[in-house]
This record gives sequence, C-alpha cells and structure tokens, in this order.
Amino acid sequence: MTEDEATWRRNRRLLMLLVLAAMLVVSACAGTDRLGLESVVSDDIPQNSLNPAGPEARQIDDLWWLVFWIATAVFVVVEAALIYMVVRFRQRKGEDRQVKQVHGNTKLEIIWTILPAVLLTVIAIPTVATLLDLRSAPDPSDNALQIEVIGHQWWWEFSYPEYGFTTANELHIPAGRQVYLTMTSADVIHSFWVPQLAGKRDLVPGRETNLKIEADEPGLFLGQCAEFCGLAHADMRLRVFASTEAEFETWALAQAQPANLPAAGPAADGWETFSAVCASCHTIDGTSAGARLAPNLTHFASRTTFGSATFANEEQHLRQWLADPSSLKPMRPELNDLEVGRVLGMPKLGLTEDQIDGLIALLETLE
Ligand code: HEC
Ligand SMILES: [Cu+2]
Repeated sequence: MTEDEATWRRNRRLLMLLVLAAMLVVSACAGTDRLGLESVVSDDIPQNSLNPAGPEARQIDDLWWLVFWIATAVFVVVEAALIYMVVRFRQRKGEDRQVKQVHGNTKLEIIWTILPAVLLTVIAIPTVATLLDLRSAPDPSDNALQIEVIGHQWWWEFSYPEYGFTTANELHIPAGRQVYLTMTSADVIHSFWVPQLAGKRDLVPGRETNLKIEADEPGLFLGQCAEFCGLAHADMRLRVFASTEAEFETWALAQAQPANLPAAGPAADGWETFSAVCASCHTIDGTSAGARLAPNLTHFASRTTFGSATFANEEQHLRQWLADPSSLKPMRPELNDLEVGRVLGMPKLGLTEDQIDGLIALLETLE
C-alpha cells in the first residue's frame, strides 16, 4: 500500500464517522416550534393509519392486516424452508459431495405457480372491492355533509355550501355522519390525508376529486398534505374537529354569520390598516375585504391554530407572523403576482408596532 492510499483510507473512515454524526444531529427532532414555544401539534395524537377512528380508515386498516398476515405467513414458510435446506444439505467437513444437476420438476413448478396465484387472488378480491367502495359516492340515505376543499400553496380552503361560508385549515365535521369532500387545487397537486379518518386523495388543478371521511366519535384528528408541493409542504397541515351533531350545527351557524366590525378603539384602527394593506388578499365577510387569495379571516379568532395548523393561535405567534411571516413559516412571497392570482405566501408588509397592535386587536374580535 502506498502512502497516498493509506491516507485516503484514514480520511475515508473519518468522513464516514462525520456522516454518521451528522445523521444523528439532523434526526434529533425538536418538540418546540420556531419561537421556542411548545409545539402545537400534540405528539399524543398520532397521524397513524393503524389506529383508525372511522369506517373508511377501518376498511383500509382491515385490508392492511389481511395483506400483512398473508405476507407474514409466506415469509415464515419460505425462510423456514430456506434455513432448513441450508442446514440439512450443507457440505460437511471432509465430504466430497457430487451435486446432481436437475432441470425442471413439473409437480413443484405447478405448486409454486398455483399457490401464489391463489394468494394473490385472496388479496386482490377484497382490495378491489375496498377500492371501489371507498371511491363510490355516498348513499343518499347517509345524508352526507358536503364540503369543498381547495388546496393552495401552502394552506387548505374549506367551504360549506349548505351553510354558505368558507374557512381555512381547521375542518369541523359532525361525528358519526358521512362527509363527502369535493376537492381541487388552485396551483399544484396536493394530497389530503388524515390517516385516522381515510386514505390519501390527490387534489389536482383543473379537476375534481372526491373523498369520503367519517369519524366514529367526537375528537381531534391531525392531517397533512401528502404530496410534495414546494417549500412549505411540510407545514401544510390540517386539523379535523369531529363534534356532536348539535355542536357542529352551532359552530356552522356561527361561522355563517358575517363579522361585526368594532366602531372604535384599537380594533377599529386595526380595520383601517386591514382595509388598506390586507384586503388585497384576505376576506372578512360582511366588510369590503373580499379577496380570495389567502385564508378567509371572518372567524379567525375561533381557530386554534394558523399558518396551516402549524402555529398556536396566540398573540406571540401572531405578532411574529405579522412582522415577518416567512421567519415563522418559510414561503416564497417574492414570487407573488396578484394580477394572475398567484400567491406563494404572505409577504413582509413593513407594519409598525402600532399597526400590529391594532391588527391583533382586530383579529381577536373575529370570533
Ligand atoms: C399578498 C397577499 C397577502 C397580504 C397582502 C396579506 N396576507 Fe395574510 N396571508 C396570505 C397568505 C397566502 C396566507 C397563508 C399562508 C400560509 O399559511 O401558507 C396568509 C395567512 C394569514 C393569516 C393566518 C390565517 C390562517 O388561518 O392560517 C393571518 C392571520 C393573516 N394572513 C393576516 C394578515 C393581515 C393582518 C394582513 C395585513 C397586514 C395580511 N394578512 C396581508 C397572504 C396575504
Ligand atoms: Cu404538499
């Protein structure tokens, strides 16, 4: 070995160690968010499709377990046979075995053609049946709640046509009732995924796709865009609140009310700023602000989170958001073009402290 080779070997070992160390550091996930506050996404609510909480998710889970057990049985039988043969027919010390070449064994070949075919059929029949069932429109007798979903870079728009209002990122549904989503995208392909309630379904620009979801019981379920859609894809989360039919009805009727703007005080100053600076993108129903390029803020204070369910809806976060949105959630507002309706994030708007105070006061009145 030359000296060069020896050095290279030593360096290579060092490089490997560094890569391993870097992997450890990179994979250490933090439990707090970018302001050092407790993360809003509670770890005790798993985004876990093996923990189904509704009939659609359960159908997928049942199918998964069927395939899992068949695959496990095949694995055990094949590995056991393999180990048995390796041990049983190994060459022993001092033994000079003449290996007999064989070609073809009709009986064996028939067995290992038919057996997998039977297994695949056992898997295929329930798989196709489940797929067709999940894709079918809800039965009219289910009295499904219709909700329209539009995916945006990087947030979710939810409209309730029966009630006539639009909201963002937090989906409220009645537990125990079928919900039928009609989905599309304003820009690129996204994918709606709430693992405990249903499978994934893409939102495709220029097309409509549908998804049935249902929760058995009231509860909070977390979701996530499941199709890479650009810079803030990982922050394109959502929350589903399932409540009793009565609670849902109360919520929906309140959401359908227009906002009541304050006549005086800091919130009224906030509205001055809002109508001048924010109304080119946002809507507050019942006011002159009616642009639909960004989340509808009519009942913003009733949401637990913002920024696509990524930050707790509390003052410290809001202050930072209004001062410099991309410092909280990385976005691409420099590419915004309001003329063609392309918005890739809320821009830094150069607001003064006073303006921010007023805007926060305004947002807090939007219950
Ligand atoms: C150029 C368009 C634009 C302007 C102007 C704008 N915003 Fe936004 N805003 C957005 C976009 C886009 C989002 C969604 C960001 C995301 O979550 O990806 C957003 C999100 C928000 C949210 C969080 C909503 C939610 O539920 O997640 C609040 C609150 C907000 N904006 C307030 C304001 C205020 C107040 C102003 C005026 C000072 C303003 N915005 C001006 C585009 C804009
Ligand atoms: Cu995405």
